[in-house]
Amino acid sequence: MDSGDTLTTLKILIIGESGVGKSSLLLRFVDDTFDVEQPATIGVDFKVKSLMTVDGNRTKLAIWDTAGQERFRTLTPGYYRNAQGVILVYDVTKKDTFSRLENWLSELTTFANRGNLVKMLVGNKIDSAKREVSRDEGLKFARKHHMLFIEASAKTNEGVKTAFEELVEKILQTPGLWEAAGNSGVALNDTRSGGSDASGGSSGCSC
Ligand SMILES: Nc1nc2c(ncn2[C@@H]2O[C@H](COP(=O)(O)OP(=O)(O)OP(=O)(O)O)[C@@H](O)[C@H]2O)c(=O)[nH]1
Ligand SMILES: [Mg+2]
Repeated sequence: MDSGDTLTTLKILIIGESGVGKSSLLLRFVDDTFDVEQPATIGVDFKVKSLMTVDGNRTKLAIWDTAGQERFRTLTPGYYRNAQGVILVYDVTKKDTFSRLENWLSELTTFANRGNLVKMLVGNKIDSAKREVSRDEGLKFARKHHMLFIEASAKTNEGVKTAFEELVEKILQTPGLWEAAGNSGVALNDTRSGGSDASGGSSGCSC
């Protein structure tokens, strides 16, 4: 394959409590911007970004950002369908956003249709002095739930690119979670009901 060919399109979700900085992380990663008055997300936002993987292939990321506020959340099952990766965010300056992580994980278990999707835990806002959750607590939670882990700041850009890159590398290393070029991967408005990973022709499925 020529270097720079798009290998696949991956669907990545960002979830977590309202105000933890999900949209800010997305905007920092995709547009390299930060807004101190970032408005709360209503419904679902969506952005696409191309990423060069370590082996020189191009991967297109379809990144979905949902509202943390219950009253602004819509179409939850469709949001989770066919996701290959999820970024679960908490705010290191607000303990309650960390305590609510279990609820987000159980929502994920209920709605995600790929059991082997890759999870990245992000402790955001480490630029702030008033920390309530230590790095160790974050790390422990991530280990317990088999997640990747990083602390980050959408404000200063620390850890942001690494969070997305490590998630993508892990997805690409997971057999059956994505398919190589020749198809376009997950369509951006994918409404298929079944996962493509477990269907015939795909190798590596252990189900
Ligand atoms: N200091 C600091 N503030 C941040 C950081 N990331 C986000 N914020 C601020 O936190 C507030 C909430 O950020 P959002 O990105 O809107 O949070 P969200 O998780 O998308 O919230 P919902 O859309 O309501 O779910 C905004 O005022 C941001 O400017 C960060 O890394 N450091
Ligand atoms: Mg938002």
